[in-house]
Amino acid sequence: MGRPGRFLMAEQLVMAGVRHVFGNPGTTEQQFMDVLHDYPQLQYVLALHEAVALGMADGYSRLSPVPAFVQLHITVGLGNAMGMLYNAWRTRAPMVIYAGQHPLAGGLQEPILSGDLVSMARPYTKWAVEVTRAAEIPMALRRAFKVAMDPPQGPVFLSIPADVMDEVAEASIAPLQPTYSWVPPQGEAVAKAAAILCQAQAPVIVAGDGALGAEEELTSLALLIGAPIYVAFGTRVPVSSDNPMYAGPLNVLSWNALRAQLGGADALLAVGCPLFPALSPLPASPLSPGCRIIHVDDAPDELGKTWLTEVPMLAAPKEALRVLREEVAKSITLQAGHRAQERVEALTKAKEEARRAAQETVPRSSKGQAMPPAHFAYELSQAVDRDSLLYDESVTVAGHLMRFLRLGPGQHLRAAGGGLGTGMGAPIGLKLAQPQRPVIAVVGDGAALYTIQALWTAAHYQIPVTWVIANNRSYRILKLNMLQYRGEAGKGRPFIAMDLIEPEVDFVALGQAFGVKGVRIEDPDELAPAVRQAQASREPWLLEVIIDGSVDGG
Ligand SMILES: Cc1ncc(C[n+]2csc(CCOP(=O)(O)OP(=O)(O)O)c2C)c(N)n1
Repeated sequence: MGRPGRFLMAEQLVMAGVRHVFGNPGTTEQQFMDVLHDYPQLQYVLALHEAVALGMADGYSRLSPVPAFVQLHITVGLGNAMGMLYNAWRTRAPMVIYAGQHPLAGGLQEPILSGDLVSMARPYTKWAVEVTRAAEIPMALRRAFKVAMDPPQGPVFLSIPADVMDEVAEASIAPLQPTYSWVPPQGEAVAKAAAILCQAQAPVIVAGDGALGAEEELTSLALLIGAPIYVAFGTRVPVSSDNPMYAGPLNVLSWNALRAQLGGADALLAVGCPLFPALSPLPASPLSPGCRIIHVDDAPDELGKTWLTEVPMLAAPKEALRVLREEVAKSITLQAGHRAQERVEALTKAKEEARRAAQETVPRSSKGQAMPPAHFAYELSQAVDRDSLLYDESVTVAGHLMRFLRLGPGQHLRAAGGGLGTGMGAPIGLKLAQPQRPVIAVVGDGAALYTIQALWTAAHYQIPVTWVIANNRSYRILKLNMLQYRGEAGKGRPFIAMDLIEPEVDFVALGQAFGVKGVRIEDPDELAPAVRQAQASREPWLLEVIIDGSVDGG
């Protein structure tokens, strides 16, 4: 017996394992909103702006075994979500986005709000399509989830016209069948890569999101060949802060700094990341001529894309690392092994010294002066629950946090797509995906204001996230970049549109307006107790911390 498309849709979603719908509704989705009454398994999580919905989905998708599911309202809802959709696409967040469309019948009249949704979504999704028959809704959904999950993962878009949701049709509902997509490394590539690593005098490893879940394999290879592990700019730090071979994040802001990190390498093993994720085009490769590149990823498009790569290896990173280690262990000479051990000792010692120096040189606040960002990051990192998932959109504080935080692999999540605005929504998604873990977000004041209404969602559904707003009352990074652009000659010139003053934004009052308790902190001694109290609470909290925004020191 046939059923309306909206029922087929809801049943397929339930069957797929969807538990939450992140969205903001409109009349073109009323069929979907109506059918939700009959499917309490699907909890609607209302966002007051589509950027918040996408942000929540982004966070959720990082931890959930099933892609996040998003509902948007036709052309304007999708339009509002575009910036965050771009982020999701850049950072490969698996999500399925559905937007309603006007009925197919009469669509040529171009009613208000109609638009070419599929063309809008196509550049930033893996697959974008309009479903025009109710009978095809379940199949289209199953395919959408499959495409979102297939490596490399990413967002997918479905437009479904209102009359298709009401059309009666027969279709079978079926569970998802995830693709068996584990690609083993090819023997020839492994042999070539192992030979390069065995001969290297100064190998370096760069690990990205694709190396998540492979810390053991990464570390044991790094220890064997004596290579530091840098972490590429990505969404989750794949190694623990205490990993003896972890040398810190790869610099994405300055070619000189990147060159200082990688220029001495004679072999580079990049795992699960693009080469090289940077915020501006690089004037040249940061590697020295002759440095041999091995690149392992499950995204064929990334391999050999820009820089000459001697061994581009399409493979599941974890397995590739395991096999590569075995091969290196078999073929490394005694002498090369000794030299590798010497490098390991030197690296461990340097890491210890750097850590001690970082602790000793934390700038402390002096009475009556705003808290230096490094001091803020230090106090915060001391207080954060070690089990936390920490979402980081703290912009100019992020470097300090990377130095001081002590978290396990995958616990430090970062806003890596480039578009500001995930810091308020994403932690809500994290909490919904893993309710048993404490979730804390550190967000710049500028970044927070793109999606501040996420606080209402947290209050409404009582989702206990702790937000720490790093309030320097400015777009500090833009000022720093401007200083670099202007050079010496431009010193002292005012900055246009980079100060968030007159009036200063009162985040605690904003939190209250949205139903979230908050406290303003200016004294660094008050920070740690406030963080502990907020993290122990069953309610969402907002801690507004006033920090120094000066740029004099560069
Ligand atoms: C959606 C979006 N709009 C504008 C920008 C440009 N932008 C990059 S960083 C930044 C300021 C960030 O300020 P804040 O979050 O307060 O951090 P701070 O630099 O002060 O540490 C802006 C406006 C962007 N990246 N994304």
